[in-house]
Amino acid sequence: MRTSRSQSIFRIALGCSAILVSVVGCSRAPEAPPKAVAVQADDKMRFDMTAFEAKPGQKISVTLKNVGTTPKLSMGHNFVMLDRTVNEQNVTKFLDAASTEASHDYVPPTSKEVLAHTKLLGPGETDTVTFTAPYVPGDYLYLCSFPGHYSQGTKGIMTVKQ
Ligand SMILES: [Cu+2]
Repeated sequence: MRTSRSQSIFRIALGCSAILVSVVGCSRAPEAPPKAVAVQADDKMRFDMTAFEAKPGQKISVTLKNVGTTPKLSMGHNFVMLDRTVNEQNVTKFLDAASTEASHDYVPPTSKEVLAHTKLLGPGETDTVTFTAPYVPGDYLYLCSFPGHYSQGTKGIMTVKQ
């Protein structure tokens, strides 16, 4: 009696440790669940979401909504995620290049700094862009590249950290 009982306890203990091993194995390569981020842009040229965090390699879905009423030609908004070579000190260079690209939604088609972007949205429109957060921790600037909007407040920082 006693022997068989201790054997079954032993088996349970074995089973638990097997689960433990597999959990530890999984946590070695943690995969953060996808993250959805909602950003609104308005006629005052502001983003309502000016900062969010991401894990390295996390799938991020950004949904931009233009909640303004002014026509797209004079008040369109997009969401452009930039890499770490662009920051608040040198962003003018990127914005200058973007300002001549009206036919490409103000996103220079050959730009290597653009990690992801939505299309340019008119009033009431929504667009979602999905991308993988960079593996290098740090601050990543995002903005609307419609001429003049960045300086008014359509900008924010995605902070990548473990
Ligand atoms: Cu804008």
